[in-house]
Formats: sequence, structure tokens, C-alpha cells
Amino acid sequence: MNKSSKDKALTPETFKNLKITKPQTNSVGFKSVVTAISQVSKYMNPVDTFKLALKMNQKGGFDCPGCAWPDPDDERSSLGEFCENGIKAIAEEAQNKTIGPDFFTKYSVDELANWSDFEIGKSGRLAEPMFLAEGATHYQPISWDDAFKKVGQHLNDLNHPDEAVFYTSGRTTNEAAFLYQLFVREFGTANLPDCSNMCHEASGSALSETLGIGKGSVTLDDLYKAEVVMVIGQNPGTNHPRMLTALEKCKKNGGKIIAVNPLPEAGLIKFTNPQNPVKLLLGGTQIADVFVPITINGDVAFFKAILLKLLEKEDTLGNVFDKAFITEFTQGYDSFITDLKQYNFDECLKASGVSLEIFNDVFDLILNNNKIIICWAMGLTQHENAVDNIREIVNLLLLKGSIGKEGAGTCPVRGHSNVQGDRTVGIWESAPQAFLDKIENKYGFKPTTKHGYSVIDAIKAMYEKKAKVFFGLGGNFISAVPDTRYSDQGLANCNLTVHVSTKLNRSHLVTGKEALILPCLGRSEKDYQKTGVQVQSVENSMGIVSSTKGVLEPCSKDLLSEVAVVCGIANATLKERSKINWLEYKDDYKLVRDDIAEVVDGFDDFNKRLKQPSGFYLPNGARVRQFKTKTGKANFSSNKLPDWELKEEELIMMTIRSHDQFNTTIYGLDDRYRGVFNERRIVFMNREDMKARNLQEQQVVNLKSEYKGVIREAYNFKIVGYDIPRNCCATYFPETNVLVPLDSFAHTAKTPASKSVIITVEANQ
Ligand SMILES: Nc1nc2c(c(=O)[nH]1)N[C@H]1C(S)=C(S)[C@@H](COP(=O)(O)OP(=O)(O)OC[C@H]3O[C@@H](n4cnc5c(=O)[nH]c(N)nc54)[C@H](O)[C@@H]3O)O[C@H]1N2
Ligand SMILES: Nc1nc2c(c(=O)[nH]1)N[C@H]1C(S)=C(S)[C@@H](COP(=O)(O)OP(=O)(O)OC[C@H]3O[C@@H](n4cnc5c(=O)[nH]c(N)nc54)[C@H](O)[C@@H]3O)O[C@H]1N2
Ligand SMILES: [Mo]
Repeated sequence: MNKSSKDKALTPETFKNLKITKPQTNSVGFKSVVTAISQVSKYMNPVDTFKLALKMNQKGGFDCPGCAWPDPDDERSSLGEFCENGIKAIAEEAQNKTIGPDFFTKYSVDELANWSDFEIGKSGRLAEPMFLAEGATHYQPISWDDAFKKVGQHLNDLNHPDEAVFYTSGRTTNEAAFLYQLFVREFGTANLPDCSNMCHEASGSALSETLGIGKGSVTLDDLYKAEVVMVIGQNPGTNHPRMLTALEKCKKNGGKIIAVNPLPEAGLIKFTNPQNPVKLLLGGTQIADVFVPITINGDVAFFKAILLKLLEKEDTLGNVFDKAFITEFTQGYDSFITDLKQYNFDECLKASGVSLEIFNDVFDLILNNNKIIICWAMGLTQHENAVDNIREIVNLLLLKGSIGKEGAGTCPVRGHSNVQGDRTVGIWESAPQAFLDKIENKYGFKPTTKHGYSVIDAIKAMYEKKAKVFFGLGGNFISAVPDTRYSDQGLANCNLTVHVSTKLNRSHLVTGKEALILPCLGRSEKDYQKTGVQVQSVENSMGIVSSTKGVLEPCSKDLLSEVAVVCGIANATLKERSKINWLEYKDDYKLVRDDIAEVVDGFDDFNKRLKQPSGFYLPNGARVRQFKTKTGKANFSSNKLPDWELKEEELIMMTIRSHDQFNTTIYGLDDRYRGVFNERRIVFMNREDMKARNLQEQQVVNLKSEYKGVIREAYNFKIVGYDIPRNCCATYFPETNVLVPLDSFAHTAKTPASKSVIITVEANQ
């Protein structure tokens, strides 16, 4: 059983269509508007497109399922707050084509597993519940009732509730997520791994410990008012395009932008606002004032170099640190400084791979300004030392007093559109005791206090046959997780795998003995229930909760909402032993929100406040200098320099997103900004590194990672010479997840280290 690793079957001939052009520095602009519109028209009819464009990210409309970037509180573009990639996300979801029993009769699971992710994704929306019986080759239709019973029976047959794993991806709304974790806890386990474990978990861990809240502290308005914004380990031009509008506004107000990235990503360098026709013609705004081509995982060293220089200046000038802030609000300053002094500036700078000249440009901006915001994403969170990366950010901001005041603070830029909300309402394998107590008080059952499995633990448990049922509320588990071959086996070991999904994906094809596909409504579709069309809620990257309401008719009459699926399964599993009337919730989601208001902090008057056109802010201690940490203060921390080293032939590899994908959903085979067309199996390499290895442009190679004595291989990649620092290389996620070792993850947070995989590149004979 190795359905995810079909890479070996590919031959070099597959690559004949690859086209390479010069990478772009400008992003968005006219071309993106055209691309977005042509993308939508491939899948949707013009009336639906028009309806969507008008309602996307509008007050009272629906929340774009693309990313978690917030919408402006006040002025929003009348054409909808959209971006090219948001439009692509919605076009994927709202397409007219559906697949049902005919499709699954025609193609066996094995046949479908041989399709590429791109082909699988293009097959259409899932239209009916499907069941794969033990030993069967094809999925067959099943009624919703029978599907619920099947899940209930498998769950009730387990020796212990901890033998089930309940995954969540971050598109799930607050209402569905709250009910889901409630069901899982009443069932008796805390096995609630989620995509956040692979995403911003390291940010959550570092920020909770140092600032008392696992979320960022800034608002959009802060970004407009910042003097310096550092965007580090993030590619907003592709993954958070609307963020560029905020950076542009910051610049207009006199702010400076520092971009820290191994790659000169298009949006970081220049940006043309698609909603500004004048700019479209004039050619855009220069975004980064300083671009820092850092080596992969050179970030702790880079921050240490800044911290050391700041300390040196403080020692001579005496006015560099915000001493009043440090005295009143922080803890651990002395031991932090003592620890810092062990490090040597030159060594740190060298380890970061940054030149002194560029460093000095960055340093001057940090030294001379006190309203600093640091924004980051996966480039910082997916390393073994990811938590240290973020703790160093906090150290820097604390020294400058750059937290909890206008124009300053932390900005982890979230991925999935409601990944932050899911955690807020209880999707958490290690939820705080106070939350569990509230559940107990409200519902009268005692949730387990034992911590559940995170993604990494869940995979191990399935592999070791300690977990036997896998349930996924959204997402594409097998393609998203590390160590694909090992994880494949884990899922294959299960008695039952279940996926609540909008679209067919690889996780439906890497199954347990039995498998279910439960098709659900997407964000853009109207959710009809007994009390009318339902409104739901989401929380964006800046802690604003707002409503979302579908505008299109569902693509099939056999879809259920995620809320209805969860209620159905809870009812079929827990039956009379439940203390909760599960079926009531699905008729009226207001009832769910009344419960959330009682159980989750910050949701008082939820139903009423959700009607406010721009939604409402959740409380955020760090924003107002109330640090709810163990010490009651903001904590400095001491972090080691990472000690990884490359042997002569080795490169450090980051697995990144192309411009034409949403995580494991592949929209197309191009990466326009990076100048790569028609191919995803490529490895970006520094040209000097190619020369040193005698490797040629477009040569076909195999990639090999060796970690703790285990060798992992990925076959048939084409080399693209690129402007990337020496000894670094980049490939696309999920094609190279086979190379990411399961046991290489961030300490404390367990985020897979998928941005620092040590590999060798070998010519394909
Ligand atoms: N269109 C689109 N939008 C998306 C997504 C998508 O797939 N497509 N995914 C969503 C999700 S879930 C997420 S989490 C976000 C992801 O958003 P990003 O984090 O922007 O996504 P990645 O492609 O993983 O990019 C990481 C960036 O970090 C850089 N980088 C890698 N390693 C390092 C390092 O060691 N140091 C530094 N300083 N930089 C490094 C890479 O060059 C790259 O530019 O986007 C969300 N939005
Ligand atoms: N090597 C490597 N691995 C990574 C990463 C990386 O950078 N490198 N990034 C990691 C990150 S940041 C993340 S967040 C994870 C992503 O992991 P996941 O969240 O598991 O993956 P997605 O690709 O976002 O999930 C896509 C699927 O979700 C389903 N879906 C879409 N919309 C809905 C909906 O509204 N409801 C339901 N029920 N289903 C829906 C569709 O069936 C679709 O196929 O991957 C991680 N894996
Ligand atoms: Mo993510």
C-alpha cells in the first residue's frame, strides 16, 4: 500500500513541458485580475461569478476561504475584497461539476490513486456520501443515516475512545468546530490534532509562554501606523495578497518595510494594487525598503546579531532599550542579557548568511524606530528550532517596548481562513484546564484531562496500531503530513477512515480497511436548515470574529453542512448516553452560539454582536499590555543557536507553496511569479551549488534525505537555477513531503520541520 508515493512511476519524459522564464519582482497587478477572471470562468457560470464577486469579504457576505487575512473595518472595495488567489480558492469550491456514484463506479480507488493531485482536484465537487467496503475496489453510495451508523458502530467498538483520531482542517467554522470538539470530548478523548499542528503551532507555543496569548497582538490599523514592518519567512504576494494593500498603506504613511526571505518573492519586492486603476497603469509600489536574502533557518542567528548590536548600542548610548517598559512589564531581562553575551556578533551574522551591508540597513531601521511590527508565517514555524525563532522576535520587541502600543507588536499571519477560530473554540489536543472545567459545568460530563494526540502523535499511533479510526473534518491529511510513506501505512492500518470534504483528494484514496467520504457544503453555499438559511462565524488572523453566509445554491441536494454531519455522528455514536440534545443544534445555529458564549471567553452576547457589520474583536491581553503568562509579565527567553551543519554534498531544503495551489489543492501547474510553468517537480538551486556538483539547468535528479540513519527518497525532479542563497534549495509541498522525517519537528510545538530538510541531490541515471 503506497498510494501516495506514485513518484517512482514518473519518467523524465513527463517533464517535456517545463517552461522557465525570468522570475517577476512585481506582484498582483493587471495580470492577476485577468488570471483570476479567466480562472473563475473556467469553472463557474457568469451569474454565480458576479454574485460571488459582490459578496466576497463584504459585510454580511461570506468570508473568503482562501486565507485568514482580515478585512478592513471600514472601507471595503465595492467590487468585493478579493485577490487573485482568493478568487481561485472560491472557483475551486464553487465549480458546477459534481462527482457521484457514476464517477466512483467508473474509476477504482487504485486507478484514482494514480492520478496527479492536479487531476484529482479537477474531477469536481463531491455530491453524495460514498462508502468503501473492506476488500472492495470501488466506492459505492451509502445513505447519510447508514454512514452515521457506520461511524458510530466503529467508534463504539473500540477498546478505548483514545483509539480514535479526530483531525480538523482550518476552514471549519466556529459553530461546526465547537460542536465537533464537544462531541469528541463527550465521546471520551482529546485526540484532536489539527492543521495548526503543522502550521502556526510554534507561534502559539512561543507566544503563549512569552506574552500570554497564542495569537498576534496587532490590528490592521497598527500596520498602517507602524514605523517599521518586518515581513519574515512569509510570501504574502502569493499566500496573503490582501496584506500587500496594508503594507502599501503603511508605506504611504511613511513606514519602512524589511523583507527577510531566502527568495526575492515577487510581492515583497513590488506590488500593484489590483483595486487601484491608476497604480495598475503606473506599475506599482516598491514594497521592501530592505530585502534580506537570509539563509534557510538562519533566522535565530540573524535576530541574535540584531540583539547583540542593540545591546552594544545600549551600553554606549544608554537610550536604545525601552527601560520603563522592561521594568514595568517584563520578566527575565537579566538572565536574557547574560545569555546573549555568550554569543559573538560575527559568528551570528555569518550563520545567518546576511552581508554586513544589508545587516546595517536593517539595524538602522530597528535602532531608530520604536513602532515595530514583525509579521511571519511558515518560513519561521516549520523548523526544529521554530519556537526559538518566535521567542527571539519577542525578545527584540520587548527590548524596544514594541508591544501593546499603537503601530507595534506581533503578527503571525495565519493560514487557513478559520484556523485561529477553531483553536479558540476548543479544537486543541491540549486544551487549558479552565476551558475543560467550563465544559464540565455546562454539560455535566467530565472531559478527559489527558492530552490527546497532535498530528505527529496521531500518525505514530496509527502506524503502531494504537489508533484504529481516523476521522477528518476537512483537509487532506495524507498529503499535508510529513513522511508520506510512513503515514500511508498508518492510515492503511486503520479499521475505518472518514473524511468530511468538499472535493475529492488523495486522503480519500489512502484508506483504512473501510472508508467513508461525507460530502459537505462549502463556505460559498447557502446552508438551508429548519429555521432558514444559517449564518456562521469565523475568526481572522487579528482576532476579529465575523459572520459568513453562503450566497450560491448548493451544488448537490445531498450535501449536509459540517454542523449537520457532526450532530448526526454525535447522535449515532453517543445515543442515550449523551447529555446533549445533538439534533437540536443543526436546526438553529444560534443555539450553538449561545453555548459558545457560555463556554468560551470573549463571546458574550455572541448572537447579538455577530450582527455588527464588521464583527467584533476578541479580548487580547498582549494588545493592552496585560500579559497572562505564568509570571504575570512578558517573559524574555534564552534560546540556543541552532546547531545543524551541512556535510559537503548536502543542501538545506524548504518545501514551499507555488502561486497556483492552496496547500494540497493544485489549481494549476504554473508558478508565474517565480517564472516556472507547466511543472511542479522542480528543485530551485543556487547556480554555484549546481556548478560545484556538476549539475545542469533542467537536469533530472533524485532527492535524498538522511535523518537519524533513515534514508528517504523522492524521484525525478528538474533543476531550476535560481536566486537562492548558497547551500539552500526549495521544492514544492506536497511533492516532497516524502522527504520530511516524522521525527524532525519543532521542540515544544511538534510542528514538522518541513522548511529545513537536509538533502542531497543526485543525477538521475
Ligand atoms: N494562495 C494560497 N494562499 C494560502 C495558502 C496556499 O497554499 N495558497 N496556504 C495558506 C496557509 S494554510 C498558510 S499556513 C499560509 C502560508 O503562507 P507562507 O508561509 O507565506 O507559505 P510558504 O509557501 O510555506 O512560504 C514560506 C515563505 O518563507 C520563506 N522561507 C522558507 N524557509 C525560511 C527560513 O528559514 N527563513 C526565512 N526567513 N524564510 C523562509 C520561503 O522562501 C517562502 O517565501 O498561506 C495561506 N494562504
Ligand atoms: N511539506 C510541507 N507540508 C505542509 C506544509 C508545508 O509548508 N510544507 N504546510 C502545512 C500547513 S501550513 C497546513 S495548514 C497543512 C494543510 O493541511 P490541510 O488543511 O489538511 O490541507 P488542505 O490542502 O488545506 O485541505 C484541502 C481539502 O479540504 C477540503 N475542503 C475544502 N474546503 C472545505 C470545507 O469548507 N469543508 C470541508 N469539510 N472540507 C473542505 C477539500 O476536500 C480539500 O481537498 O499542510 C501542512 N503541510
Ligand atoms: Mo497553514
